Amino acid sequence: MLFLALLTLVSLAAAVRAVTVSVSATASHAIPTTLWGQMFEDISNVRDSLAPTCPLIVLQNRAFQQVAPNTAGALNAWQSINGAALNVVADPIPVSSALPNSLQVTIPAGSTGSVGFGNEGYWGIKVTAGSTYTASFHYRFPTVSAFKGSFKISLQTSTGQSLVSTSVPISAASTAWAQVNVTLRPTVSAPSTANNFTVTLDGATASGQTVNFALFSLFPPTFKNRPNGMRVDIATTLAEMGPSFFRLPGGNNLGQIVSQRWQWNATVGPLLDRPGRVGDWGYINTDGLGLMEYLNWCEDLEMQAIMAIWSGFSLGGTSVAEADLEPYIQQSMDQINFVVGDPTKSAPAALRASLGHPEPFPLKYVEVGNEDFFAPSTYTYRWHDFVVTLQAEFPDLHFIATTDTFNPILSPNPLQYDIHVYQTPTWFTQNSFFYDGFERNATTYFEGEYAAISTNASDIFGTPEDGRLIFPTMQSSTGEAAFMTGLERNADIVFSASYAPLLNHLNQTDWTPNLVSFDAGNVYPSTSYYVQKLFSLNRGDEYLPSTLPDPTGTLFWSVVRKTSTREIIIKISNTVGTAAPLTFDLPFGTVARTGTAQILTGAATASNTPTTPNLVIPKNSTIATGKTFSYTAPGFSVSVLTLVAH
Ligand SMILES: *[C@@H]1O[C@H](CO)[C@@H](O)[C@H](O)[C@H]1NC(C)=O
Ligand SMILES: *[C@@H]1O[C@H](CO)[C@@H](O)[C@H](O)[C@H]1NC(C)=O
Ligand SMILES: *[C@@H]1O[C@H](CO)[C@@H](O)[C@H](O)[C@H]1NC(C)=O
Ligand SMILES: *[C@@H]1O[C@H](CO)[C@@H](O)[C@H](O)[C@H]1NC(C)=O
Ligand SMILES: *[C@@H]1O[C@H](CO)[C@@H](O)[C@H](O)[C@H]1NC(C)=O
Ligand SMILES: *[C@@H]1O[C@H](CO)[C@@H](O)[C@H](O)[C@H]1NC(C)=O
Ligand SMILES: CC(=O)N[C@H]1CO[C@H](CO)[C@@H](O)[C@@H]1O
Repeated sequence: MLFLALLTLVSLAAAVRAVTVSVSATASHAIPTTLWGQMFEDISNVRDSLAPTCPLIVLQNRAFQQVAPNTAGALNAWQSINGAALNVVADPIPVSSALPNSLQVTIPAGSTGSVGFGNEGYWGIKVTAGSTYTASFHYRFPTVSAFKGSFKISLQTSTGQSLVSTSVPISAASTAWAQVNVTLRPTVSAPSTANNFTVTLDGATASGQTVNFALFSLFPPTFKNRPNGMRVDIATTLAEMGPSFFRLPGGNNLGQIVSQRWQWNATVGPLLDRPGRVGDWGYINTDGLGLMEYLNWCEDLEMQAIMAIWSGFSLGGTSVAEADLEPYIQQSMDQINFVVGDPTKSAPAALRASLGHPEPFPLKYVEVGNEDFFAPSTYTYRWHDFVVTLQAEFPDLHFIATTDTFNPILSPNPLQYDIHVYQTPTWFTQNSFFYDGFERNATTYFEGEYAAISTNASDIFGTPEDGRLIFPTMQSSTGEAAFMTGLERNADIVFSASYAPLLNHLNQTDWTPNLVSFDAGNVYPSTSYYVQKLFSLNRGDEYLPSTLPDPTGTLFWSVVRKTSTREIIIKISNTVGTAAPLTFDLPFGTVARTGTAQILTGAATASNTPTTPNLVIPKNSTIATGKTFSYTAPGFSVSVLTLVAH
């Protein structure tokens, strides 16, 4: 027995020899305050699912933007109730020039009971007892009539059971537009999210009447009660990550074709003035979440905007000729002035002031296009012409290039690059030292999009069957965390980093995996979300060099100090299933005898999904610490160890 036990000890020692990590007391570089943040461009899927959700709207196709009148498709998400005839028409008297289409509703002659229409939201509408829902719409009669009646506005289950309703008298059956504003306060919660927003008339009194409707809106309470604000649960989840920057408005969202590019001025001001656009993924963006809403969101979360401008290239492949660039450069200048300009000198800045924000928003970085490595030959003149003009106008701004660093050679030489990487978990593990060899000169880097998306290197953009991940897994998340320890080690040249994409509506997924998924009722933070949160909430302001991990190994770490609290914060990623013991040597005068460990750990394939939303979440524990202490990182784990040292 003794002999056996000894043998076991010997073999254990051979298998799991502790790695010794000696930490330096002297910092090598500062950690930029903007290191961890969020990249946003769309809801990866339905940007204005965004609508239903984050922000803007609960109702889908609420303003008939960009649809073809007189088609069935124009009625997307709308249904008749009790025989009402519905059609989307090009209204001869539109509610606004930006919104030319109206929903025309005819109550058939001889109707009885409640007749009208409903909207099913974005794959459902959550109805919660005690919440106040703010609803509004515009209406007019195509022909004047003597009709007297009222609209009944309700939230009801998909089987027609009323959850809450209110009636509004029709002031006059006039051909001029009128607006209805109501609030709905349900006293019961709906059993599911399969609910509808409905507007009905009494069929007998309204028999034969035709009414045009435009720009519907339905909002539950919003984050910080912002008008047109964000869905509270999603916004809270994003806020709890403690992001310090927000990359907007994309990404590919800048535009697939020139005429449908994202234009800042089509997204600000009254909703009536926002035409919406056919977005890059084929569905219609309401632009209810516009530039001002983005900036308010940044202000609410104390994030800096990293804002992109459209730089003369559309992802579909078109580059604007150099001779024709001027209006686009002017539009980008207007966009920047909207954010930072002086209202007494610039019309876009005056517009911002008129929307309630005379002070400029903080803005340091402007990204010139997106992924222009798709058009390097035209980026040479586009980069040059945009940057030379904008830099002269805005000397304090820093411009980020989006091509590969060595191709093409740009003038003026970029001092910031945005680097994107979608790869395998193994790639991230093996590239934890990606930036270590970069030349230390004035050039700095933004890891603007990164995610481990497939376990199959030969088919990184392939089908799920070949290894594409639907949700982040502990294997993918620990790979990303290994890479992120490298970003902290290289934070002298990496100024910001953001996982992408951020959000995914589960009922309209077209890209996986995503950081946070949601549906009409719930939010599902992924394992990678918790990794981002652990790094973001446990920042230091100084990097402390330590024994380097083996670049070809499976265990990675980084050590930072938060000088204000004298905390030493150690982040460890173990990217394989075998537990890994470490011994830390800390060269400080006094080191606390205990510290805390925040640990995220689970099986390689463990994911947080709608059926297992909290399968892997960080857990806290107290650990023994000291000038020398041991810690064993569980298999597939990300650990954050915090201790005080003087
Ligand atoms: C939306 O997705 C959720 C989660 O995947 C699913 O349970 C639900 O049935 C879907 N709803 C609709 C309306 O398709
Ligand atoms: C409805 O609310 C909007 C926004 O608050 C307001 O501008 C409008 O005047 C209101 N309309 C009516 C008829 O109360
Ligand atoms: C936005 O501004 C551009 C000029 O920069 C103009 O062509 C376009 O019509 C404007 N769009 C809207 C919706 O105001
Ligand atoms: C820094 O070095 C890189 C790599 O050699 C080079 O591409 C870049 O132009 C340099 N930056 C500056 C500002 O010289
Ligand atoms: C990886 O993807 C390639 C290309 O789709 C496929 O042929 C191969 O079978 C996949 N390998 C694995 C292990 O799934
Ligand atoms: C775990 O510890 C961190 C850092 O002290 C703290 O912010 C967090 O709230 C703790 N979490 C739980 C669940 O106690
Ligand atoms: C009248 C109406 O809008 N009905 C819809 C209610 O919502 C369900 C889905 O939850 C739709 O199928 C109905 O068309």
